[in-house]
Amino acid sequence: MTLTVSDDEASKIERLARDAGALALSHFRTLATVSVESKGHLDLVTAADQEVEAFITKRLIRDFPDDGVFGEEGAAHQGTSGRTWVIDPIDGTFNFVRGGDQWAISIGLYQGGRPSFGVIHAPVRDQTLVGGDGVPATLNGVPMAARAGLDENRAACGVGFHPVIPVAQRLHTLQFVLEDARMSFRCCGSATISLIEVALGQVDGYLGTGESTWDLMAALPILEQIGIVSTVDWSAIELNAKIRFACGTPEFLEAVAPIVPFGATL
Ligand code: 2AM
Ligand code: CA
Repeated sequence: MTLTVSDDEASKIERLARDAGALALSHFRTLATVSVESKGHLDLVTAADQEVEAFITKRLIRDFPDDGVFGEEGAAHQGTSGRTWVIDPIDGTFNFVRGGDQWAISIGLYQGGRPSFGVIHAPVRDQTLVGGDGVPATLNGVPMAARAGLDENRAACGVGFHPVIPVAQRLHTLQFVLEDARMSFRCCGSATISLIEVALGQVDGYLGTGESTWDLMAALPILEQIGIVSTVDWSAIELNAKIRFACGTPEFLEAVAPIVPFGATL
């Protein structure tokens, strides 16, 4: 088993995600005064996103000076170690702005051309997940159960669409889920929260269209530890890529392969 991060490094990142969560929560509690801008139709960014990313970036550069940092809100620090921390300071900003609880901080480690370790922290829901190569998956410090199988009587699929994804493409995906795969679906507006639902076995898998690498970098290595597989071909993905992918139990991936085969792109 390859050890990607030491125990000490793993707990440092977990502490960082929790501290970043406390900072985000302080803005969430005074939402009316938080400045909100638009990156595109229905695609929002707040002062909280920018402040939380700056906070995480500063601590990473202090604690891991040789590593790179890459973030949704523009963080781009070149490292020398071959390791890059990939950050989504708030995944689910739309929910954050609307006062919902479905948003999370995501800090993932990109190493050897693939996601290898991650911490995600959903402050309002009080859920912190940690895991990756050589680090068993935990939820709030408790080991997580392995996931497998697909019960057709209760099959459920998370779906996520970035706002730029054409309506026809969204409808095509939903039609496949409902008519061909004959599954129930859930759509919450945060890839990270949807992937927590996969980790907890609340859905069997997730279909994402238009995601960025920072949406997956932390969650996928955690999920891998509990038997969840994905279609992303990391050898063909750059850090700034937009992604279409599926992840879930092996049986779920088999069921959705007609619409998202391994290595599928947008
Ligand atoms: P973000 O909150 O970090 O921008 C789902 O495909 C992804 O699209 C989400 O994780 C979310 O990441 C992004 N997104 C941006 N605006 C959205 C919206 N209005 N509804 C759903 N997802 C949105
Ligand atoms: Ca974000």
